[in-house]
Amino acid sequence: MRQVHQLPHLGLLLFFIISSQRCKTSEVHEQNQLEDLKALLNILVHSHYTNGVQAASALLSLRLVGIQRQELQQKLTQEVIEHALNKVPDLSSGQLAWTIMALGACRNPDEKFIYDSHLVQHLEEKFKEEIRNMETHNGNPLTNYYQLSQDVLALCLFSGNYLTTEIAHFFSPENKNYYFGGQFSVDTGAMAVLALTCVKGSITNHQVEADQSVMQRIDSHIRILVKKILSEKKENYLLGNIYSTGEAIQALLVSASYYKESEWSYQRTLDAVHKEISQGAFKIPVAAAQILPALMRKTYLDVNKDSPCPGSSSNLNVSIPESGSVTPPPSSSLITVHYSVKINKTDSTNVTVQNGSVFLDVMEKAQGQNKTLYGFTMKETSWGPYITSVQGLKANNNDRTYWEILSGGIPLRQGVGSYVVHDGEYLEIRWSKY
Ligand code: B12
Repeated sequence: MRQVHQLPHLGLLLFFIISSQRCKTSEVHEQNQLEDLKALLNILVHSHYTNGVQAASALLSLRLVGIQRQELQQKLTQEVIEHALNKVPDLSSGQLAWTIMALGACRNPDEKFIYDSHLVQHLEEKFKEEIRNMETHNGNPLTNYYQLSQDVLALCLFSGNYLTTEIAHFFSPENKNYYFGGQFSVDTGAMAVLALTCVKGSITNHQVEADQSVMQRIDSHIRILVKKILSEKKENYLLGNIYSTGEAIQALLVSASYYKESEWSYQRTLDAVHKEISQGAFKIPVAAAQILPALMRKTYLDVNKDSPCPGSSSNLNVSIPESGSVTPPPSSSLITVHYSVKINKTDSTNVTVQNGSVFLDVMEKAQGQNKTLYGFTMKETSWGPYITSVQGLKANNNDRTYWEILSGGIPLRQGVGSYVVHDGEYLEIRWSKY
């Protein structure tokens, strides 16, 4: 009998123990997540920005999440403006779109530069050039659909001109430009969802006498693209891969009415991303910049030029530690890898490099051995060095050709400047079509 009376007390005690345990667990969890955010900010704050797109991506993200660091923002703004000044003709359409987004993000004095330099009109022109190229080159844009989506997003947010009928036509989910080698590109689809959502919203907001069929088509494109993004949800809850997940989260945040709650959990994907942050997946500043807004539930659609920048988020109002030296000391041990260049035939060699070397070091070593077989060119981009030609054969967007990098026959998810090679590995650079 006594035991029966004691049961509720025992239950209560257990409840307290479990919930206090849970509180502790969730406190630790939150603390870890805060540390991850600080790690990302550390990368953004302490990186050396070698190109304007990198600086624009960082500035845009910092402004979106409300990091008010005067000196840093000034430095980044200066770099973005310097890059844009007199160089507008050389910028690709997406690079110009991101320049506008970064400078104009949430009402700030830099937006004057956008209007004084007529950047929006230049972007309208570049967007038209992309479309003209598609019309004359078998549907292939000058750049890619990720950038066309950046263009539409910036034009939509900064009152540029575009034809909604053209958007409805070109952004149809069946368009081949959403796919690389037959595989749906989650990054590209996500950027398109953001752009199309903005276009849809601006039609509704301005109550333009829009052709209902255009509205319906845009609506249907968003629905199908969202479905495709969700179908790329992996077992570990990432969307596509770790580097597309930030943009995919943004797309799903702005399109919640297009899927059921049971189809996607923000929290689960967020946890998966945090796991990858702690494993060092975001060392490149542009990677950190692309993931940061999603972690703070912000999207590129929040770049509303008529509202002020959000105040510094209380959670993030913590001092960001000076970056400790994370570069491992150079190792003197040597490793040997197998390196091939594949066009129609395959040329192979063994290359010995220092332990800790990246793919690019291997390519340079091989080039030193035989310039005819292994000579290559590259260009600096926001993600690092991008290989443009090998054996004099140049990648070309009009033909959808590129140099693909692989290890053991599997495409790498990092570039030649970041991927650290291993002893005995089979590395390959292959002439491919996307
Ligand atoms: C379009 C695109 C491509 C196109 C580029 C040609 C074209 N038509 O534009 C194709 C399909 C050929 C391609 C190839 C590759 N890509 Co790619 N690509 C993209 C995408 C969707 C958009 C890039 C873009 O235009 N950005 C906007 C503009 C304004 O910025 P930008 O710096 O001027 O853009 C240029 C560079 O990004 C460059 N580029 C494209 N991909 C890559 C990859 C690397 C590593 C580098 C250094 C540069 C680079 O091409 C852009 C146009 O010139 C991004 C997605 C993303 N989230 O960023 C992935 C992305 C950048 N690519 C990626 C990868 C891994 C590759 C490959 C290494 C794949 C492989 N195994 O071969 C190769 C590059 C190999 C090489 N030759 O050096 C990863 C990079 C991840 C990382 N941590 O480094 C991303 C993030 C996709 C992903 N979610 O995994 N890509």
